[in-house]
Amino acid sequence: FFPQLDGAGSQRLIVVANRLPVSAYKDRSGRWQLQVSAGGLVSALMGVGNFKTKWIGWPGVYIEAGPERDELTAALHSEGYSPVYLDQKTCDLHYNGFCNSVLWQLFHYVPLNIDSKLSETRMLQFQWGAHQLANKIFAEVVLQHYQDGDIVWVQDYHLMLLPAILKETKPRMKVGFFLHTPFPSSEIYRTLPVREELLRSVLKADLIGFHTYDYARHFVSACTRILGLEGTPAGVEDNGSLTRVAAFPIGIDPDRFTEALEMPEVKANIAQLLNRYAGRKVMLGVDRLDMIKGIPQKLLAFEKFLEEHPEWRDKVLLVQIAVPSRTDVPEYQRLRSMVHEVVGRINGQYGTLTHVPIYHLDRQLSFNELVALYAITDVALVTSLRDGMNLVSYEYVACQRDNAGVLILSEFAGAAQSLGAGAILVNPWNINDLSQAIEYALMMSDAERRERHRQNYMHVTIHTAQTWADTFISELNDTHVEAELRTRN
Ligand code: ADQ
Repeated sequence: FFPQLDGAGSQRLIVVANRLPVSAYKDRSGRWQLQVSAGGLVSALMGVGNFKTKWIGWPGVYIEAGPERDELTAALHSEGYSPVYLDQKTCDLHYNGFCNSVLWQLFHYVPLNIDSKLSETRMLQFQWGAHQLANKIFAEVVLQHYQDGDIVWVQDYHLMLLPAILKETKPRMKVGFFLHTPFPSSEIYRTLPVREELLRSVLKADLIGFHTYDYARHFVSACTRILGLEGTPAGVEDNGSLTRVAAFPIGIDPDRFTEALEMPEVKANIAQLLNRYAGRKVMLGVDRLDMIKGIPQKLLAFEKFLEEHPEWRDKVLLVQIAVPSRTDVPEYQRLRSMVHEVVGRINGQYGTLTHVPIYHLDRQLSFNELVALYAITDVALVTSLRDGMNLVSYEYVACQRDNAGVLILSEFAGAAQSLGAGAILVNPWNINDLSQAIEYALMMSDAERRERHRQNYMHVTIHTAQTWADTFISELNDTHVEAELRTRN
């Protein structure tokens, strides 16, 4: 699936992420199979090709040491992946607990749970302990594979403790850290009980990257206000030693999408969808089922639009793909029920015997199905309440090369800073505003549509995943050389 360590390329790159980009499962004959998982990080790193890359991460299964696990390890190694095995309890407390119920929420501006019963405070301590342990186990696997000169690129909020552990053992290791979520205002971040430990560890990396300048600025202010360090335009300074902090906006591999548009299977899919939806405008939402994606807000705005515009009721439909994620976390289970309820209500109210206003799918689509859907869509709706970047908006723009569809984009997605010129920017909390944006998008003149799309398409094709990784890694190499020179002097 991905370029491997012994493939083409020059420099060895170790990408460490909480999850491997594949999930392992057993087929009927009892053999291990690997399936690529949906998600922004995976999509972006699929577009990176210039390095000899090894991935290190959890393979998505709990499995005791023994012959079965050895088989899985061999299957993963043959594809360039090195698994980190965690037991179920540690993984649950670390991943579902500390990462997804605490950090993910807080980084997207959802405050810590105010229902602070004693039991929950204790739970946070258990989660933190498991989180520390999980990061230690990750570090052990990295150290097993590390060779002098390798670049180690640590991904995302699950592994913020990793830079400190790695540098403690190998002070000269080249370590980069990239955060895929927003980094919130320091006023939000400082509520975290373990705020100092995480900052101090991330600061051990040579280079820290964020999607936008705002996130980088928030991080630097957190370091100055919480740790009392000095923020400079280049980063954070601690006793004369500088950690570089900068913005590296991520992108996609646009060719992967434009080339797919030419494939016979995708063309057949497109023809079939166009036929099925003939005479109607198609709007589309593609999201992981997550509260940050603003799916209920999107549905409520569509409901309002249908209520206020009876003339559109049988002329427009919304396809909402919401692939379930983190299904073990109760908040995600509640969100799923809420989305089902609202979809049911709208379809009951505005559907007819021949037309359903919302097609809602709860599952992952294949790449070819997704590309075909992007291609036939007239208006894409990205209504995130907060989002590090949001690659769905990029993918949609790439697939609209010929049709120049309209993108409605939340101002709270990092992508608003790069696609703001061409998209209609909205505040997803304002259902009225969002409903009016839908009307504006559906009625937009051809000339305006094409001009808006031209600007976005240019951005998506120039700022790719490859340029993102190249820029980050070249800056990491430079930063590391400067640091080495400073140490020698
Ligand atoms: P995500 O929160 O996963 O990523 P996003 O950037 O939109 O969000 O990426 C989602 C990816 O999953 C896209 O590549 C999309 O094609 C794929 N996907 C979603 N639903 C799918 C479905 N039903 N079937 C198939 N594929 C589907 C995190 C951050 C983002 C940040 C990325 C990258 O939350 O803000 O942009 O990392 O840094």
